[in-house]
Amino acid sequence: MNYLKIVPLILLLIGSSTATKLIAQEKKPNVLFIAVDDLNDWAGYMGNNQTITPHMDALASQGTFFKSAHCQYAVCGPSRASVMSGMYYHSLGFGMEGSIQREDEEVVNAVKEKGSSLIYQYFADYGYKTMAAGKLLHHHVPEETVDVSHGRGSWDFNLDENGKKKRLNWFGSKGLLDWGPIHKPENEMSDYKAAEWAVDQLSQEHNKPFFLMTGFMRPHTPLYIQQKYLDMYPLDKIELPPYKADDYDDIPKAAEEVWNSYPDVPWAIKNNQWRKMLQAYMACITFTDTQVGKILDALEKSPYRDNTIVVLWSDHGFHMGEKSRFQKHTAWDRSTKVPLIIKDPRSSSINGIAKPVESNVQLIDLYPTLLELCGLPENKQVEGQSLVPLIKNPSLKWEHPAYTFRRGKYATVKYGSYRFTEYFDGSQELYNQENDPNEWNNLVHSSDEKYKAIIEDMKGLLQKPHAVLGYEQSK
Ligand SMILES: [Ca+2]
Ligand SMILES: [Ca+2]
Repeated sequence: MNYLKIVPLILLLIGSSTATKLIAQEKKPNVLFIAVDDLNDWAGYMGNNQTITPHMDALASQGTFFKSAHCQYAVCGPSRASVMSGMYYHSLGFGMEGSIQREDEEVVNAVKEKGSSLIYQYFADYGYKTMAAGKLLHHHVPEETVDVSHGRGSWDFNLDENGKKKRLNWFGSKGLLDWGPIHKPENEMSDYKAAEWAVDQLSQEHNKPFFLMTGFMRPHTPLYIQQKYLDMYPLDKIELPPYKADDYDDIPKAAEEVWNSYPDVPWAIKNNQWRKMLQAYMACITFTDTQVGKILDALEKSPYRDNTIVVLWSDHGFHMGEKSRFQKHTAWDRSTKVPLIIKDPRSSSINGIAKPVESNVQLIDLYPTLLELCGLPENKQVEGQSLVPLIKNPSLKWEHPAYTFRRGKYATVKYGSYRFTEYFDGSQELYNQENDPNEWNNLVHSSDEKYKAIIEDMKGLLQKPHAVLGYEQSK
């Protein structure tokens, strides 16, 4: 029988719009993969009532958003290596020597040596076209590993008349931290150009399903942004985040010393800078949200709107004065918690109504989740769990712990409402976020016997197969 002749007849019989849908269903969905650098959980949809993020809020309302998603390493490079490989950083086989911020090629090769490949390479193996702009791994991705690359772009600085970086408010360290207006047009910002490039890709015809990645660099420091975004946050209206002056009285010295070369809250208060720092951070978030919005609008207007899964994630959280820090790196929720949104436009067949997921999930879960949503075969090397059951049923009981590790510093685990951390010297912290969301009351010092059992259980989680090497390397 000649099937080729029958197909047009069937299409005629069932009508053209249904026929298009049938064909579309057979096609693999595209993936729009958006990474935002150093974005904590301050978006409006996460419950923050100050930060202006209409586009991320809209995306969250159309998909599933995770209220307790955690990074596996609270600094850019290792967290990104982990997300893109679907493996814990300690599982990638790097020795203990040298910097933790590996070159992109080293990550690609390490994953290859483990018999696996980064998420976009896996999709490429199954017929996807891969496209990349901006910060994805610690730098970008090696250009030869994607079909089309826009490159990374650069941090946008203020420059003096000699072309040297000009600092405005913070002179205390060599890091990138500083804040205030940038004297550069918005369309010259790296993130603006990355968004425009992604918009352009979405306006083109692709003969294969695509995996389009865009990595935004704001709100990573330096927190320089156009005045118009700063003006959206009048200083006198800015609410300060929770802060407890004697919070450190019950924490180990090792916790204080994880990484503390940036200013603390007493400095910010004394120098009248706290609100200005908050203003700059939130303004950078709104700038990035605007870039995200351009891509989402382009997708909406494109032929790909009904067949493109959108994910938005950040590599780790960020303290903006909570626990007296302006940084990431720490073992506390402010550093580990990230925004994570997954929108599947075919969701009427999956869940129907967008709901938040309250369970603890890990960023390494993204890799197996996308494979399942796109109908690609399972990758056996991946260490996360597919979140599809939670997307289908956001209130499903989810018993998996969320881990974050840091070599030579700490291993921490979130399970239920508890966070337990053990530092390199054996000192510990235990918080119950159900009644202590700010992690102020270290229960390790409680005389209540029940916490001793919880500490033993939590320590047991750090010794589970995928976690134990990270636990050992934290010493
Ligand atoms: Ca980062
Ligand atoms: Ca405390």
